Amino acid sequence: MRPYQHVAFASLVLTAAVTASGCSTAREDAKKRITPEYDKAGRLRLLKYDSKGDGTVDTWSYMDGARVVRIEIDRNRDGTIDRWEYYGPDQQLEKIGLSRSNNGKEDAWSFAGPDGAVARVEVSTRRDGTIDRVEYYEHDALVRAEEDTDADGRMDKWETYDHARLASVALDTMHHGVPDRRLTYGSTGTTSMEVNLEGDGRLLPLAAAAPASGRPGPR
Ligand SMILES: [Ca+2]
Ligand SMILES: [Ca+2]
Repeated sequence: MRPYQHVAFASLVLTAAVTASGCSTAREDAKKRITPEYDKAGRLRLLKYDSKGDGTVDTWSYMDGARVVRIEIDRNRDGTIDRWEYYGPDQQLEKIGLSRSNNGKEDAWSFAGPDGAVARVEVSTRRDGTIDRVEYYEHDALVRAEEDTDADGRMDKWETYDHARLASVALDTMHHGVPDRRLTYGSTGTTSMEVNLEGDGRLLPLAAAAPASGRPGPR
């Protein structure tokens, strides 16, 4: 099941279990495992859900009345949240927060494309909330990524992938906003390099770009 379909299902179970009445045994059973919390005005704010029925809450659905705002889930049941689901006013899932470092803190956020599969993942590699890497996916496979490796707010590294294999890495080492060198990795293990010494983004094979004296001079 694709991640975004799973989410819609989780949200459906929670809201249906609470709002429906006179229903099936399964739904009644689910209802017993949900603890609602209300604010002083009597508005529903939180649903605590023991999805496994073992007496431990693993899903917290933050509500604005009947509307789901955010769902936090401890999927591996180690006591820390590892998935955050954010819903828009129309109850569509907007993004999913993940903890790649698995420490209970969000450091990556995934966004779905029109087909419901993950299309983009924004990553805070320094785990400070600042997005410094963006990964792009097609058909559940990583196809390219860009990264701000020196934290100056500008992307300076671009990767492309061929069926999960790193196919090329381009770098902006001179801070011109465009790549000035690119390494291409062949499927048979070959590596070739292109460079640009002028800062105009025009990449040429290393031999062609090199001065007549020999060495190309990239630092
Ligand atoms: Ca967890
Ligand atoms: Ca940068």
